[in-house]
Amino acid sequence: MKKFKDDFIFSTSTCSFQIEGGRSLGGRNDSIWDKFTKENFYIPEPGEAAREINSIETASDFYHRYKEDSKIMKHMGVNGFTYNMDWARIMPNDSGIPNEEGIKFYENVFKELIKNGVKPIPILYHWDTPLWLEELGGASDRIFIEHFRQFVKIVFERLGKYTDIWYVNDENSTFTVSSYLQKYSPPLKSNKREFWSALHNLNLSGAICKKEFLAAQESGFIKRDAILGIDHDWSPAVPYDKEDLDDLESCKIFDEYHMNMFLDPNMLGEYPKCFWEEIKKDNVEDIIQKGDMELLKKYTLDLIGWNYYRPTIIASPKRMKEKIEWFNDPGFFITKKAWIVYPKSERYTDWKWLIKPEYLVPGSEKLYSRYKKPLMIIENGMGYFDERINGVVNDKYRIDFLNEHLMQVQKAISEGIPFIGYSLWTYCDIFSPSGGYRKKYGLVGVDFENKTLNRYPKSSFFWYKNVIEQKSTIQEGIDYNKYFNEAKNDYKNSQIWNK
Ligand code: BGP
Repeated sequence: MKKFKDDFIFSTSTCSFQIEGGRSLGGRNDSIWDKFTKENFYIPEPGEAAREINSIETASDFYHRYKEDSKIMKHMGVNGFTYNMDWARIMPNDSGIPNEEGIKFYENVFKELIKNGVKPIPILYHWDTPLWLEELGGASDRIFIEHFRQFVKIVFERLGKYTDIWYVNDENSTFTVSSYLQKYSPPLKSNKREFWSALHNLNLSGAICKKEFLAAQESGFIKRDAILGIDHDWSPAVPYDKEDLDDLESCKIFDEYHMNMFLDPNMLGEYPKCFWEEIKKDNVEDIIQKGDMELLKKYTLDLIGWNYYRPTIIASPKRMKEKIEWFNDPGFFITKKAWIVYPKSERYTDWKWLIKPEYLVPGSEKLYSRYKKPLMIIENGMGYFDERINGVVNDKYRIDFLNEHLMQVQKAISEGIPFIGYSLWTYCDIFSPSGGYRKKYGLVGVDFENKTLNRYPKSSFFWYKNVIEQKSTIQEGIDYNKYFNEAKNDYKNSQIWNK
């Protein structure tokens, strides 16, 4: 397999409410995730692979440690850092006037990253609506769009010069389904009208963001060749039985909803048939106002960020009487047309996330053939219970997971799919919406247990460092001991790890 090109972006991704902390500092005000974690605090039994809802007041304290973290990223060898900026830190109220301390913080972060050879790759919205905006109606109210426009206009004017790759929204699907249908994430709603409104408003925000992006380029705030994308978490449908026509039909339906419905509006400027059918059935056609579709059509986005953790095994509803699911999942809201199942024969993580790297290539082929736009993996990672030995973690399972998935990206590129980068989830251990601080994704450990928040390396840190140096994944025979020994020696001898 061909090596990655020199300009390929090797990055890690993370998100402000999960890593940053400093939630009451620097002129910031609360968001819906501050309110949610304070009001729903819950710590499961030790070792239980369950949802832990914990404080994000400090999280991994990136707010105070971004300089140290930028040096560690340089040591890792990455040339990108995909980072969602905190809207409530920059716009702490509805005045439309930015918080200068918030702007200054992100300017300092961007400068520090660049100083260490790391390109900032900002994502402008990652589920974390400012509380003042939620009180005005939040994402399911059209007022969201104008406030988002004010926010992105200021960000582009004040910070646009620091980078040329931007993303607008992270996972419109997970956010709208879990927050407006499943009452799982804030604002904890279950209302079809609010779900469809929030989704349409986020799509319109993507178009408005592109309009402001182009204006900022005109005014010289952003480089002419800069690009703006959307980040989507489509988990490609895999048939329970690839010979069964009903299972295959259900896969087609699932992908029309989970890929087309969430990407067509910002990539093609239109909705697929299933969207129009659903809003008619739910009697919410009035959410589409005059001029909306023209706006989507005029301001489409330049690239697709893809969060690929796993595919989704789909069965036809005719099988519902069969006992094939391992555990029942409320699944996507189209269970009557496509049923998500978890066969025991498959590989899963502790949190029952399917492990199936081989669907990354066919999935990327589908994305590219429909949208003909460059792709970048924005999230791919393995959440696990890590165990610290000699001060570090020997995470062979994470090396296997990441190497297998990055190898699929390398394979897709050799087959002509234009991946411009791979950003793995995640740089260091952070707060996980489904696992709190116990579900570890980081290549860098964070000492939550002793409350020092000190950073330490895992074997996977040195796997990624090696891949970046070699410009290739390990094709066969991973020398786990090599990476474990590097982690132990580096932790002992290098000054970048605070003990
Ligand atoms: C994605 C989110 C990320 C991250 C990731 C892992 O959907 O964009 O914020 O959390 O999922 O999910 P979790 O931490 O719940 O395992």
